[in-house]
Formats: sequence, C-alpha cells, structure tokens
Amino acid sequence: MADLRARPRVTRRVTLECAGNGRALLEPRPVSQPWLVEAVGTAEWTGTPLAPLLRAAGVGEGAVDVVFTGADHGIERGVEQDYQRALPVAEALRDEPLLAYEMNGAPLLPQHGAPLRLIVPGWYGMAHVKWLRRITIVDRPFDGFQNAVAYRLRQRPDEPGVPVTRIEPRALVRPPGFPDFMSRVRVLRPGPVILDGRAWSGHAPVERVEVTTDGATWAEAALDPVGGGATWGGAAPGPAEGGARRGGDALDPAGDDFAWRRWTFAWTATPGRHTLGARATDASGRTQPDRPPWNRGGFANNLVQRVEVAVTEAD
Ligand SMILES: Nc1nc2c(c(=O)[nH]1)N[C@H]1C(S)=C(S)[C@@H](COP(=O)(O)O)O[C@H]1N2
Ligand SMILES: [Mo]
Repeated sequence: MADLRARPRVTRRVTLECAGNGRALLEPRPVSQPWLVEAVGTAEWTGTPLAPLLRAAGVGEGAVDVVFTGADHGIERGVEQDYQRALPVAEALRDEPLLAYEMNGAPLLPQHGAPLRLIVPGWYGMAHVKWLRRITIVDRPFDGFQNAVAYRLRQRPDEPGVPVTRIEPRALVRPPGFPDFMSRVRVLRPGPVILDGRAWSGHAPVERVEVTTDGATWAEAALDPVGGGATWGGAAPGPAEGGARRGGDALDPAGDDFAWRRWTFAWTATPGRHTLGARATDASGRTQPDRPPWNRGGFANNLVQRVEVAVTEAD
C-alpha cells in the first residue's frame, strides 16, 4: 500500500450503478437482489491510475484480459470461487480506471473495498472489484464465473449471451413532496415547483433529459453544468454555489466525465394525480426504453422511471 500511495494520485467523481438496478421491476422477475432504482450512487474516488502500473509491470504482446481478484471467497450456483472479474486489456489500459484507496476524501471503508478497490468509470458495478488481492494479465479470454456465467445478457439458459459492460443511460426524478406511507405516492401542494433529479450514462456524456408530468408527453429539462457539487444527494447546491465539494483533493481535469449530472424542470402542479418521469439521452444516441429490456439475469434495466404524485386541492 505504501508503494501504491507513493505513485501519482488522482481524484475522480464516478457514478457506480449495480447492473441489477431495476431488476425488481421486470416481469417475470429474475431471482436475485430485488433492486428497484436505488442501487446507484456517486462518490469521489482517490487513488492511482491503473494503466501506468500495468505498463510498468509489463504488458506482453499476447495480453488479452486483465483479471482482478478480490479477497472474498464463496459459492455461487454451486461453484466455489474467489470474486474475480476480468477487463479486456484495451479497457484496462484506458486513462480512466484507477486503484482507489480513498472515497469522498476519507480512507476507503471496509464495505466499499478497503484497503484497495478497482474503479472502472463508465462500467456497471460488477467490474469495480473490491478488497483487491491480485492483478493478473492473461493471454486468453478469462473464463471465470463472473465473466463467463454470471454477468451476461441472455434470453434462454443455453445461449452464451452478451457480456454486461458499460452503464446504459438513465435519469431519476427526485421524488417531490412527501410520501403516503403505504402506497408510496408522493403528496404535494398545488403551485410552481422545481422538479429535479440526476442523469448518467457510461457510454457517453448525457446530452439531453426530457421530463413528463402526464406519463405521455415530453418536455426538455435543463442540465446543470458538469460538476457543480451535485454528488451527495439531498438539496443539491445550485450553480451559484459552485463546487460544494467535501473531498480533500481537486478533481482531475477529466474527473467528472463519468459522474451523474443534475437536471431541473419548472412545473406548475395542479390538483389531481400525475405521473412524473425523466428520460436521458447520451451523446452516442442511446436513450431509455418505455418497455423493460428483459433478460434472465435482470441486468441493465434502464426503463423510464415513473413517480406517482397526488397534488392536493389549494388550501
Ligand atoms: N470483491 C468483490 N468486489 C465487488 C463485488 C463482490 O461481490 N466482491 N460486487 C460488485 C458489485 S456487483 C457491485 S454493484 C459493487 C458495489 O460496490 P459498493 O459496495 O461500493 O456499493 O461492487 C462490486 N465489487
Ligand atoms: Mo452489483
């Protein structure tokens, strides 16, 4: 660890989303962690870039995959294993991946992978191997469980499927008002309200967020400038307050490229029931579907979110 800390140090704000986020909204429902839309967050990660370390170790001509091994060991679907995930060598040698030992300006916590974890900006959570113990460059495609069996998009059990890689675009609405305990419907008063939320994609920067307040027609939302301190949830500081960052280090020049962005939309709430939603489109043209993209593992379901609200009569 002392050698790693002595290497160049960078800080990047990265949105990390579990590939299973949205799984519990699928029908039939795949049996695994029943995430709705909550399995996502953004943090500032500080560590040392991976690529220079790999180059220093020597990447041979025939290098194909880079395998990251965590310290956790268990059984999944009958297979005893260490948690291991491989990245294609070209991905591992990009500028973005880092070996992180700090999170939000504090030492990395045990539950987030202390003492050292891999951060692969833009990729779904399974790639960000925690509790790193070993990094191995291999000269053939890695066939470990988490790459070859678990994280694949399949319609049928007997097909090889497509590997799960980068995060599909998604926008979330910060539920306005306050909740009704049992139904979870959000209750708010009539009148003008600023709706807001977050939008992200692991493929390319988010270019556009559209909002619906009737569940059917769409209008353009405003995107906050990149950065701006919208990392820790709650009431995000507006652009005027600028970077209300808590971390110790300045962000890297490209340190915001894979972090979510805040969006806002001015709405006048009228009495009655409304269905709110937001839809992100990124610079690669990818956007969010209205029908859930079903697969056996329940991965990458970036279905447009629906938030039911009940606006009260004027007081
Ligand atoms: N060693 C190890 N790393 C791991 C995992 C794991 O089970 N073991 N789970 C992965 C998955 S599926 C996700 S979504 C993220 C979650 O990161 P967090 O616990 O910091 O939120 O860790 C990833 N890294
Ligand atoms: Mo995950």
